[in-house]
Amino acid sequence: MRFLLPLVASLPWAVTATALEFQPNRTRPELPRLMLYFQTTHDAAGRPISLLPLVYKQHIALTHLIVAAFHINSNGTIHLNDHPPSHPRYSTLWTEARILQSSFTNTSGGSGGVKILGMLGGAAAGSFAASTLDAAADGDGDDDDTEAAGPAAAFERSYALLREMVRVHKLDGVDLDVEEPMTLRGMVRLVRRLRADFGPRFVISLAPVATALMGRQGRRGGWGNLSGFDYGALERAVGEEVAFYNAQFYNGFGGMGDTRLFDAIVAEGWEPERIVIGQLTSPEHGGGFVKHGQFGRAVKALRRRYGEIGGVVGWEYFNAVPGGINEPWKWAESMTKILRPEKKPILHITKKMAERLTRVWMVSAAEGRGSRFGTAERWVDPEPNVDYLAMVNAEE
Ligand SMILES: *C1O[C@H](CO)[C@@H](O)[C@H](O)[C@H]1NC(C)=O
Ligand SMILES: *[C@@H]1O[C@H](CO)[C@@H](O)[C@H](O)[C@H]1NC(C)=O
Ligand SMILES: *[C@@H]1O[C@H](CO)[C@@H](O)[C@H](O)[C@H]1NC(C)=O
Ligand SMILES: *[C@@H]1O[C@H](CO)[C@@H](O)[C@H](O)[C@H]1NC(C)=O
Repeated sequence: MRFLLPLVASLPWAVTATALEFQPNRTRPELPRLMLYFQTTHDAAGRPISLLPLVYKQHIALTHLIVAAFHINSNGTIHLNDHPPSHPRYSTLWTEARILQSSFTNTSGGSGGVKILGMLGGAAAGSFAASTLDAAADGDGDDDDTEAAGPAAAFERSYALLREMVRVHKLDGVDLDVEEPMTLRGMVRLVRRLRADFGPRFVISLAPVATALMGRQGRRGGWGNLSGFDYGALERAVGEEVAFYNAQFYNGFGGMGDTRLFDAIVAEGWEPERIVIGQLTSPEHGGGFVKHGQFGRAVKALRRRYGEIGGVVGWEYFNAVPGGINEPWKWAESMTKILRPEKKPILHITKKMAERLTRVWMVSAAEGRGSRFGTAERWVDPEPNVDYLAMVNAEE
């Protein structure tokens, strides 16, 4: 891959974490997971940002890519950021997502491609509200329920948008990031419904702030918990359906400068391999960025103590350090060294695929202007900066 943009200066926290000698877990090849959120889909010039370096570079072992953020609106629409998920601006995203799913790691019993999840919710509230997925069930005492417009209908209509989106875009799972008050009953219903509709292999994860996993009995009285419900109670109700928790260890909800918060969460009874450590990929995203060398030391200590941990998930891809916007995949290289050094993805790109990707890229770029996430103030037709033909490495 060639990038035609001038390189930004390397940033000072570009610490390589070599010398951390870990063996991959052969009984469960997905562990420890290496995951990234992908929210900013276009750069400031409106060019779609390619995900393929994450599987094309031979020293990255990504396990999950989480497309963010989906929102369910009370007017009966679903959005990926500011647009419908099937908007042409996302053509590159969805075409590349299929390729990520078809790449695989070369370690025995490999995890069979990068799993593509969709993150629902996040900082913009509304998806888990009483008018959407947290609508009360009918027959619970509400007088004004009617067949067509009652709370149960609001849930069904909202859930149908989510289900349809998962099917259309062939997602392997969903990540539920509840940052607004939701009832426990509402979340249990949603988890059970997803399991019933998508079967046992579908990945359901939640994304609490790390401190929400403290104090299962609510000892802390709601401190550091944005979701409204108690995660310990959720775990007791539907824990076996939840693959892992993407715990946000940043922005004042606990850090990874050392192992203390992770240790405290394990002491509460959570299984270490179901706790995925959420990290900022750049100090530009908020408070609590931890340099990679320091993070690597904490991870090493945790794996020595617990045998295995759930992994790491980075928020977010497009400007991750040390590479920044021109080489954001370098974050994943650094994390691969820390977490999964022996696992390599294998990607097959044929000439036909490369030609299709090039065409699709032009569509996404033509539609790329005018988003909050990558706004072009003054529009210029973007120059392609991804050379798909250079990636061809397989016959038709
Ligand atoms: C999270 O909030 C819920 C609802 O207020 C509460 O029951 C629970 O104890 C809280 N958990 C923590 C760790 O603060
Ligand atoms: C539905 O609500 C969303 C979010 O408020 C808004 O962006 C969208 O334009 C609305 N769509 C319709 C058809 O009203
Ligand atoms: C996977 O690839 C890496 C790098 O090419 C190699 O070191 C490792 O031995 C391979 N593992 C297997 C199981 O083939
Ligand atoms: C692999 O994971 C299991 C738990 O799933 C753990 O008990 C074991 O110690 C791990 N092995 C290695 C080599 O990390």
